[in-house]
Amino acid sequence: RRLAHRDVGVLGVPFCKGQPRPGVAQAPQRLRDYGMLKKLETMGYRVHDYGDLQFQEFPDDYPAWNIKYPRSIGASCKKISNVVEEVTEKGQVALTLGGDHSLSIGTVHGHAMAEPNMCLIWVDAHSDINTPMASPSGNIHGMVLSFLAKELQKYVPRVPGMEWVKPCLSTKDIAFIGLRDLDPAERCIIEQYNITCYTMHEVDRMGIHRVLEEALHSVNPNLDRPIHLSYDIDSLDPAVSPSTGTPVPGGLSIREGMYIAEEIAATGQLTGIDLVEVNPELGSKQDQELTLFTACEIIGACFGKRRKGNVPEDYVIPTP
Ligand code: 5AB
Ligand code: MN
Ligand code: MN
Ligand code: MN
Repeated sequence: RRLAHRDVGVLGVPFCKGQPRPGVAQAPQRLRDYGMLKKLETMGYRVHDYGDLQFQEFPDDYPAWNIKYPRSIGASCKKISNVVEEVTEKGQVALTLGGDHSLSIGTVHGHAMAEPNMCLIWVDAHSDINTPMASPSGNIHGMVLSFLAKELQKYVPRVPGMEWVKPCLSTKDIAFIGLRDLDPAERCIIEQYNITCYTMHEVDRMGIHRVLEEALHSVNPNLDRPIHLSYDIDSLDPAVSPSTGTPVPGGLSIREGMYIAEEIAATGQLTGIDLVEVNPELGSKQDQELTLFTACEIIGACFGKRRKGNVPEDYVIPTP
């Protein structure tokens, strides 16, 4: 189906247990306060704000293997999946404001339940495809895709809290952009399963224009599949998004970051978006403002705001 979505369903996920820095849970509220949703309304969208998700507490959520907080994250992602599935089925673009990247187990899952033909574009400094046994940190925000990719299930144990997850993606449905910090297992998986991957090395070599052309061609050659865009703010260079938990130098410029969002928006197939890993408690006041600004620019571009300008449908040039 050709999509001309004017409705956005917003879900805040004030969640931080997928990594060790609590401030990331404040991002949904800070992004709202900064005016992100008002901006979408000004652009002509009907914004349906489902508020911040409430989570169940698990007092004895001890690690399984080295996986931290599996029950809390599992139960939260199950809720997130159900909300995103419902929102998508209503014909709204599901915009999820994180929170750390572990929430994408839920958003990608929910989107895939509503749109089984979906493909995934993962914009990140990291590939977040560590298997539980290979993860050097035990933080679930670095393992998201191992739970979702069908081909990787032989490496994934039965994790308490994650039993409900149906691996709903194939490795050929994933495209990475912006990577520059990969663990050995991650590099190995990307090569063995031939996952579409444009690291910063390729961005430097080919330019962002060709990267987008090829990335879209490989997961969505006829531009007829719904797209889930999972945007980790740490994909951008710390110069423009300093307030994030795992910054890595040498990232995307704000121009490259906006180009990615503009090109994916222009496909008309973008039906699910995650904005994750903004941590408005890290860095100076100025760092925090800059990171919120960058995040809002990226989301604006995801919803069709173009640097070449936009003309509203009913616009007429004023006459004297
Ligand atoms: B993020 C690392 N690969 O697994 C790991 O920020 C970092 O969601 C993961 O991309 C970073 O802990 C996860 C070392
Ligand atoms: Mn990252
Ligand atoms: Mn990430
Ligand atoms: Mn991070």
